[in-house]
Amino acid sequence: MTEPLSEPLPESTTVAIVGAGPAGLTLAILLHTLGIDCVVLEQRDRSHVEQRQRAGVLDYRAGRIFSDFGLAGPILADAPPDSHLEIRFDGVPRLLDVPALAGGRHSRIVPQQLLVRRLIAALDERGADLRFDARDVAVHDLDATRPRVTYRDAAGVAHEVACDYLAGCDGYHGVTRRGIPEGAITTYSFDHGIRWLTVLADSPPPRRPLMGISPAGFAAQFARGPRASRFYLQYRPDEDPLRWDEERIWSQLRLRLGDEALPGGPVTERDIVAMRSFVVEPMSYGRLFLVGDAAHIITPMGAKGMNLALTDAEALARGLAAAVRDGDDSGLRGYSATCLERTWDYQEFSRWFSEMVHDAGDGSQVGPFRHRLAQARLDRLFRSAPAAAAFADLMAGTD
Ligand code: RFL
Repeated sequence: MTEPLSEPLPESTTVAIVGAGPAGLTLAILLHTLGIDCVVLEQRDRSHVEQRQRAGVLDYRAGRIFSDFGLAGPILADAPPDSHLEIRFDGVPRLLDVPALAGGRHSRIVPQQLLVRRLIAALDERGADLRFDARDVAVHDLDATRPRVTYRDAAGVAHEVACDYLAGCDGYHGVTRRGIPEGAITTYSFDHGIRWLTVLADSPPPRRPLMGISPAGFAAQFARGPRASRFYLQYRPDEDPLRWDEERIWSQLRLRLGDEALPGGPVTERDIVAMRSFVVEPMSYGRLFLVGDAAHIITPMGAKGMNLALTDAEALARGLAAAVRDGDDSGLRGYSATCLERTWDYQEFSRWFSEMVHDAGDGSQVGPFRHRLAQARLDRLFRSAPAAAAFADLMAGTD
């Protein structure tokens, strides 16, 4: 650890935001729009933050935040609407027109790094205070009237920012949640027992989001720009898919997606994704409010992680504006309950979806009974209009 070159430089703001991912940046732009002063402290450098690839879908509910705040132009421009979802069962395609089933509420394809880049550009244009390379961030006096955040900048200079409110937007591994005294929050963790190999490849994107259910295991293909695809392949606990050669990856994808002609291409990235869930209750302590992955993580099924981060940010921005401008703290008092309701709804949805696409194909891990249940769940989606509409409602995002 670098020694401080001087005593901390004392500064003051209304809201100190730790973390410049989707949650922190969205909160910052909404606060800015509402005329509330804030400082964003991010440990990584700007280009790292702008290039981090993860989520790809902005659901209707989260996209509406930017329209409601008059930010559709800079943030949502040219984001193509999401279309049908294709689920291939043993190679046979079945299509769900999700936007039509959701009453015209369509999601948009917005890669996370594009959203982040646009948020940073919009904040820069408005002269917002974004500080990258903030090292050794620590939070203090969370239950006092003026909490503090300390950090060192890239030159090693120590800073101290006093604030009225603190937003912990620093993701699952961040420091803000750890500043809460033990016993003040309850954590719920769950390992779904499902593992994926995720592969990014220079291979033409599918016409629509595609999932394959087969006895060989689950696979999926999503667009990542005009020339690249992200693939997911379930693997068994006794396998080490990071050792699979490219030929095996492509042959497994062709088998599971039921497409002998699926074009291959250079694999540019591969990683392991463990399906885990985590929720903290309540999502606040004193004047600290946890937002996004700092408060909850969810499996990628249903694509809700980034969307939850954004809806949390909106609820907090509105609560903070009412408290700061009108002295009305009811929004802040209700913040945790409001966000947790949606979080648990999505956790349940994501678990339901995961069981359907994994266990309907390969029943060997869960046994014949759960295998048949998962198949019934899948069939119902294509047979029952109310069941399909309920699914599409959650995909579009709930109010
Ligand atoms: P983030 O994105 O983790 O950002 C947290 C930020 O805080 C910074 N930070 C700190 N800064 C200062 N001091 C510290 N001590 C700090 N510690 C951390 C970090 O550098 C970072 O910049 O959390 P946020 O903003 O809450 O956003 C959450 C989303 O990123 C996350 O839910 C999604 O990426 C999850 N996710 C997906 N979500 C979807 O909605 N759809 C998807 O298709 C989807 N796919 C995915 C995903 C997450 C993945 N991984 C690996 C986590 C696919 C993957 C592979």
